Amino acid sequence: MGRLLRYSIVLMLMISLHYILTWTHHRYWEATSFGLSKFTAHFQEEYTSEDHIKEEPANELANATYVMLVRNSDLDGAISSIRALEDRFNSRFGYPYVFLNDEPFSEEFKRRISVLTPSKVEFGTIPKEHWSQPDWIDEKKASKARQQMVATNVKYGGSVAYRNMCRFNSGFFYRHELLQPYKWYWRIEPNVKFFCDIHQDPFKYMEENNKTYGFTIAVYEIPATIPSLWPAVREFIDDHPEYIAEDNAMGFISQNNGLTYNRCHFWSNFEIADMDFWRGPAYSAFFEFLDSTGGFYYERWGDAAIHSIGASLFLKREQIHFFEEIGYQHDDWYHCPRPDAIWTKGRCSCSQRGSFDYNHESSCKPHWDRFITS
Ligand SMILES: Nc1nc2c(ncn2[C@@H]2O[C@H](COP(=O)(O)OP(=O)(O)O)[C@@H](O)[C@H]2O)c(=O)[nH]1
Ligand SMILES: [Mg+2]
Repeated sequence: MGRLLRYSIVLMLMISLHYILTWTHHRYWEATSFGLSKFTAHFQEEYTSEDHIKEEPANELANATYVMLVRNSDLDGAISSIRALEDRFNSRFGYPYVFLNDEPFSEEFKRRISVLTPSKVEFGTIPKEHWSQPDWIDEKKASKARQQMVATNVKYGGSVAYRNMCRFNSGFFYRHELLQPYKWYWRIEPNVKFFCDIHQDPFKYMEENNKTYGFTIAVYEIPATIPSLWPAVREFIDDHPEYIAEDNAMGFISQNNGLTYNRCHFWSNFEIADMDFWRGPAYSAFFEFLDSTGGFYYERWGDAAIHSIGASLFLKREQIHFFEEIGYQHDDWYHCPRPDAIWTKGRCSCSQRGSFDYNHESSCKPHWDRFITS
């Protein structure tokens, strides 16, 4: 009992001393308050700073939606992409989402996606005729081509589903009934990352600056997937000179004014673009012609090259926009904003040094820069 009483008296003395020092010695207070109040004050100051006030979205949204093509089995990857997009941009803007699938979405998929955002979310199934190898394709020839690609280790070389996907993205997604009400779309995929706060509404930027197609990463296409694509493109150009835009971006995709394709394309897993361009007469005729050659199945034409060639031929070069401020990763490659001011304002979580743009032999960004400043 005596010992307990002594401990209590010592403890009370120490507590009293602490309070006396806190009131009388500022430095003591600073050292013992764990900087917590300072941190809170700093946080509040930051949070109400002018920058944040400026971030508030304009009242009016563009006629736009996100679109993600995804399987039920990619639910976790889809959640991760949506979460990042909501955190970095959409929770302040509220654009809707359209999810598309060649099979019906499961209840579990719909429930776990819908809970992530207060925005409107819709789930659509793709009509079979938009997602299947056409009857007139010579299956013998197509399967021989697939086997050959498997033998030479071409990525997705043996997959018919991948070819259906590329054809769907090239010429059908913007015809889906859930996308009919919209003009603008932002394509997202499962498992992509967004590294920076996006302060300015990219859709409004496109609208107000007369842009049609926006990208973040540009790469070279795998040659084995497109042997006959450029000859087909040249045939189309010869037959339809009326569709070729003045001051187009041919210089981005060809170094010799269209004689050969340099294989540069915008990486279409990210796109912010105007669906009315794909729906318009030039691109529609272009897609119909390319599709009629069977190249999606006899070879393995990708939607990235098809979109990029279409945009480069039928748009003026100023209608194509590079989104520097959107830090973005798909698979192993990422774009991180290069200018320090943009990187800092976006509170980007990516390393500028590791950005793909100027650090990789597969990047077409240096070529884009040369072209756009020429
Ligand atoms: N529903 C569905 N989506 C697919 C299928 N294959 C690919 N996708 C989607 O199409 C996009 C591109 O596919 P991905 O496998 O990422 O191809 P990569 O980016 O070229 O390597 C992604 O959004 C995928 O979720 C499929 O068979 N069914
Ligand atoms: Mg992908």
